[in-house]
Amino acid sequence: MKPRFISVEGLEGAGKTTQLQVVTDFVTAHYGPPRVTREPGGTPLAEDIRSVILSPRTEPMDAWTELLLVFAARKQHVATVIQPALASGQWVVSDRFTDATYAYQGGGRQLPWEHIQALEELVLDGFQPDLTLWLDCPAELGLQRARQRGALDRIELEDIAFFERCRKAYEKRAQAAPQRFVRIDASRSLEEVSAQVRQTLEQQL
Ligand code: T5A
Repeated sequence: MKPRFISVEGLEGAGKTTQLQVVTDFVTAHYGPPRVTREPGGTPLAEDIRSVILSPRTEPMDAWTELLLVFAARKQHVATVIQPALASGQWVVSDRFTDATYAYQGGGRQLPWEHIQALEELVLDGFQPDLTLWLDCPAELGLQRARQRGALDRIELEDIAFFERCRKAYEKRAQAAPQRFVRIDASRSLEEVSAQVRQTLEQQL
């Protein structure tokens, strides 16, 4: 069977890190251990770019600078990790991918959707996940969970309206690609969310 590329998306505190393990266990049991990775990041160079993007700083970061950094990290990640793994027959599971750019830079920062699409086409040439699990919960609930976890990064310091726009943008992405994008209700208990993730994988793969 052709190896697949699965991404897990959602706001901060939606439970991506937790559910990534559920996806990894499922893929390992059925298709062998996947390459588990994340964005921004996933390679040493892309992880350096991640810390530039997420470290709190006094100099404000221009939204376009943020967008270009995200795509620079993604190009490195796709070219040196994701595509080689898929070419060698290994499945790939990523904590976030391009949908996060539509959500955060498109929704949150309000950069024009069509410019993100143009960059995506230029940099990735149509490459996208085979399946995206969107862990959806109200922004306030996710932020409450994330705050309990500890120090906030530069993006987590944004206000609630920013994350509500991100959530709306994920919804728009889900409506535009219903065959790839599956919404999971992440406001339920950990056990219920994990069960829905497993059920979705059984149905979709
Ligand atoms: N970004 C990223 C962009 O702006 N553009 C882009 O293109 C990309 C790719 C990356 C940041 O970069 C931005 C988006 C982000 O701001 P990240 O590494 O993905 O950040 O990290 P966060 O989203 O900040 O990750 P979090 O750890 O905050 O969220 P998770 O992974 O969704 O949540 P998780 O699993 O760590 O859970 C958080 C807490 O909640 C509990 C967990 O036990 C944990 O304590 N929890 C639940 N509690 C009750 N019920 C449930 N169902 C629970 N699920 C989890």
